[in-house]
Amino acid sequence: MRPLIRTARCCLLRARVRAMATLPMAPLAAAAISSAASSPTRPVFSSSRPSRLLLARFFPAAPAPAGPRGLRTSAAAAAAAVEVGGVKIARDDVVKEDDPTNNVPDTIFSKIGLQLHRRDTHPLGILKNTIYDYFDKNFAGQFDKFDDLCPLVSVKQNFDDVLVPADHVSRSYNDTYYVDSQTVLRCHTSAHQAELLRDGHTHFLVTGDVYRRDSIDSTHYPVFHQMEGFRVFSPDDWSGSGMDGTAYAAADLKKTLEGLARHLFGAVEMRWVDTYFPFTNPSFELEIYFQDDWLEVLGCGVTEQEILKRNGRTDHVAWAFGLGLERLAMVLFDIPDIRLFWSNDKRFTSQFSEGKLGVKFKPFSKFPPCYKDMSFWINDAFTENNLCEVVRGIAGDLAEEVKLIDNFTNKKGMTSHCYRIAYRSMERSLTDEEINNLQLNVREAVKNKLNVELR
Ligand code: FA5
Ligand code: MG
Repeated sequence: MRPLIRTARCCLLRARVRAMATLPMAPLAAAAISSAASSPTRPVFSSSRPSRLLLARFFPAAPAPAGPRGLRTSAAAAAAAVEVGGVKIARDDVVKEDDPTNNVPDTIFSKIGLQLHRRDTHPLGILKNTIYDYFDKNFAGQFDKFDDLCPLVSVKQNFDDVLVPADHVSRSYNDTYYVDSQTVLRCHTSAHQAELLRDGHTHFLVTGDVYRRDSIDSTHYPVFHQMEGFRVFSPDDWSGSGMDGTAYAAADLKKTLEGLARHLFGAVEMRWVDTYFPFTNPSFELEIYFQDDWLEVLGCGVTEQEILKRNGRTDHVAWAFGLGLERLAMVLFDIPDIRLFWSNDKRFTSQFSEGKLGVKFKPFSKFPPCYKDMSFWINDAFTENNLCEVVRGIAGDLAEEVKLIDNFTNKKGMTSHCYRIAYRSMERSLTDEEINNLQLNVREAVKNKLNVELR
């Protein structure tokens, strides 16, 4: 099925993207950014990453000398246009070097349209199809499925429609890729909830690539994939249950997701953790016990009444969930590093086949990582996300991890950070010369683009 909203949405957005390119930043976005800069931060939509609390500081809105605009690789390196849901997205639609409200580098543009989740022999596609099987088996024909909605969405869709407060850290230029002040690369699939509700859908699954400016390590990548689930109940559904609508939806949500976890993992130890999302109340995260640790695999909850009311479902209740496909796939297929999902190396791609969930990946790279340290005095505009984007701009996927290993402030009040960068290819051995060159270029770029003083 190919719903109309995809094409219409993308066309509209592209028209607006062009129209907005020359406008100054809208007051709302500017206010959000400046108030976010001065208010205490909350984790994006999850609660598991303390470093983001410590390190989330923000770009000046404009001009942005330390901003991402200088972090791009050459335009020639990026493909001219990509296609999503039958709609062409040109590089100029998302990478705008002269627009201070744009922070999308070519490395990110190069990922748009790849749609790993739509490849039936890719671990993410195999996982998506297995989740579809679960919903088909338990709710035959009820859930409408969307997997090529355009990742370019409005700020309204991504944030306002799901009640993300104006000062929420996720709206900052430090955390989200802005095409312009009113358009972003979606940072979660929840961006599509409101429009699908308005279009009359009451049961739906939305799978897609999502984009976040983030740190570098084996479980975080600036592009990853989520699946959103949404189910609306009418009063008839819960009236005979002896529960109120919210309790009924929460119980059904937990039952549905516990069933899904068993469908994917078999008998597995799991636990519910209370959490906060702007769009659900109550809100939960599901953790699965795997390899001696608890792993957060999804966020979910009972949808805020306001969202239902605004979108034509007064007097109804609903549940929603958003799960991270890479996180689940890493566990199910034993994939040790999130960069591998993007590999075209036959030694990776040939290990998976359609319909076969849980085939254990056999690593083909035994090469050890090579570590290089760099220290510098930071400035007020410095953020770890900006540093990571510079490193990725130079080293690409050869950068395995960027980790703060030392941090002190001297008597003059100057703060020094020392970062350890791990370089490793998943596919081949790197020479000393290659790594030394990379590190030299990274140092140069960090100095010039972040305006920090190397030590
Ligand atoms: C959200 O994005 C919410 N929109 C989820 C949701 C939907 C809650 C509907 C309630 C109702 P969060 O930021 O925690 O929440 O991300 C959801 C999942 O995405 C996480 O549990 C994790 O599995 C995955 N995830 C988050 N960040 C990354 C990342 N950088 N790399 C890979 N996976 C990630
Ligand atoms: Mg979370």
